[in-house]
Amino acid sequence: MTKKPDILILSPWYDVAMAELDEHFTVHKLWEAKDPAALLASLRDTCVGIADSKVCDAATMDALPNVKVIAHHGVGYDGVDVAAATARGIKVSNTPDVLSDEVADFAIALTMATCRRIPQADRYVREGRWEREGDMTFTHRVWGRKIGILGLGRIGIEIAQRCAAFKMDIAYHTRTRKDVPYKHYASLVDMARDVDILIAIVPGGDSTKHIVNREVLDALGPNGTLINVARGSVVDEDALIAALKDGRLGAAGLDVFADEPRVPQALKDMTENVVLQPHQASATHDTRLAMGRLVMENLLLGIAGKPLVTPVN
Ligand code: A2R
Repeated sequence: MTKKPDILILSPWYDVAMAELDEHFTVHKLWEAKDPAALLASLRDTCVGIADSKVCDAATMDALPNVKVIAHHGVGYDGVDVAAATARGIKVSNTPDVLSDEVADFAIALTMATCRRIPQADRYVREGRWEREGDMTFTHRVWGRKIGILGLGRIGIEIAQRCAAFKMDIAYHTRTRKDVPYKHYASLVDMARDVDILIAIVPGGDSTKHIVNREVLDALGPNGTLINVARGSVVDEDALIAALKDGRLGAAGLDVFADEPRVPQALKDMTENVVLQPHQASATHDTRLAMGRLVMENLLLGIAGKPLVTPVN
């Protein structure tokens, strides 16, 4: 029996999907290695594919010079040094589309949870406050309100369609106007000033770093709600904490953070107007299986020297 090609997984994802890789590859898992450097050295000549769910840097590529493909698990590939891969002739893929509906569902769920204060209400019941103190204070409506979507790509458009079902007044900010029936803002600050809820769903990386800054948060204002399902880097987290503390921003629902899985204590302490989630927008069994299978397809194609299903370079 011929040996299956060696691949290295740098960081894990859904175990059911990862297990399917064993049928085609000899799978090595860096995070399980007692001595990661020794594992890399042992794979130097034979490893032909890398898969990751977070970061893949140039040093790793240099340690494995026969790698033909880096299959990234996730649509946002800001953790992969694509320029370094391209310079080395390595193909890179991501997992777009298969997660768009899931992330859009979650964006709406987080918007609902934050505006209708669902986690806070759950605690209110559990802590016996309903019995002791009577009805909880009122929350804010979601349907019919003005929503601004920062980024109107594959996921953003799905969010917009869901917002339309909630009879919301939909606007978006992107660098280029899209052929959609929603109002385009060339300025993010102007859009933030006009909307009640701002949902961020742009890619991470340099071009969007801290695009949601103090000015944007102030424009969103004390009655405004920020929902971030994009990347932690998109929002200036210090400015966000300050705006929430000062009451210059009303509320925030956050699935992503600057330094995951570490979340600033200041955000954890804000229990009344902040909803925190552990970066789980795409994390259902169904979607994570689909994402894992797309990683596998890209690995198989890349190692065979064929075009990838979802290339990024
Ligand atoms: O700016 P445009 O016209 O290229 O529109 C894209 C927009 N976008 C930006 N908008 C404003 N300022 C920027 N610097 C900027 N850079 C990109 O984000 C486009 O409408 C959207 C990205 O769409 P897709 O590439 O289709 O990404 P997808 O699949 O919707 O995922 C978005 C991100 C992922 O990269 C993950 O970081 C996160 O959602 O889960």
